[in-house]
Amino acid sequence: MALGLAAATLFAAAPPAAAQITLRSADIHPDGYPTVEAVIYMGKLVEERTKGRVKVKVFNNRQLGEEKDTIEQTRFGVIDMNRINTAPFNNLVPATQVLGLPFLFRSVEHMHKVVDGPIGDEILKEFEPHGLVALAFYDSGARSFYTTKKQIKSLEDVKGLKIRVQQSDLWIALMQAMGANATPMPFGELYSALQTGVVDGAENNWPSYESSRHFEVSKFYTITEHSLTPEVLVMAKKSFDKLTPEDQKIVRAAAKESVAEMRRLWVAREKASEAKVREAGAVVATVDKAPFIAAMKPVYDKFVTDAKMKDLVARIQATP
Ligand code: BDP
Repeated sequence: MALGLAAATLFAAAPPAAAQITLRSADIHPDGYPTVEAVIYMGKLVEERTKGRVKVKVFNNRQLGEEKDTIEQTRFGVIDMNRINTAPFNNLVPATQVLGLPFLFRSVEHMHKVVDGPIGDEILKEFEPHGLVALAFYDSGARSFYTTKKQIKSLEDVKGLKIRVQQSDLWIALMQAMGANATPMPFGELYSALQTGVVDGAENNWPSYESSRHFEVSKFYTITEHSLTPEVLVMAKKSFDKLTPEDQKIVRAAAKESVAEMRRLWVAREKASEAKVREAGAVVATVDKAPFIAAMKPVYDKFVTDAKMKDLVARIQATP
């Protein structure tokens, strides 16, 4: 009792220790993947600049769950940060759909100009009413098809195939417009779905095709490059609001600064992953993209309907 009192007096007399916060950040990707490395890099900047008040710890490899589930937990502040593709946000934050629209971006440079500029910032702000502070966009390269049994060589070949898509209405419509039977499913279930024939194929960039080892069970890769939909790094608004205004600024700036590092890693990883899958026996084909582009009109007709979406698309198209 006496000891307890003495300790209480001692603590009361000591100056308040600076609160330490460790932000838990989710990612489905394995160690070394550019998104994982970029958030670690961002965390180092944050830790240095806050003098250890704020740290970031990345829980990658799907440790905190599949993307759809971690989105919910981030909205509630159970997870502090999340690096995720924009597609699983499409239904919640409709403005993100514009970034996934097929063949909208003319090149990676074009996409960078858009997400690095005012349009990108506008879309990041759209997350706030949903309990999320979106900090930055990361690259995700171009998505292309891969199939288990037969190589896609033309749009005709896509007809009737069961193709896995991300859990997004836009992506379901996109795949249906290509003539496929769209099958939404979490990324973590896809390897066995390909292996057991639940689906005939999927689509993704080189690094994800490689790191997930999908190439082992789906060796025909066809370069359609139908979407450049980027990744996004978000923070729980609940967690963000706990930081001092100074630390909030540090977090925002560090996230933006990690983009250049991410892109540097991404370019290298795309090349390395492509080389690795080719070496492992992936059969790679190209297609005439024109019929694929033409087939996308219903997607635009369905998703680019309100004034806001029309304006976003027009401004993206007008971005040089
Ligand atoms: C990868 C994204 C990842 C997505 C995955 C998918 O980096 O966030 O979950 O695609 O297709 O390119 O689900």
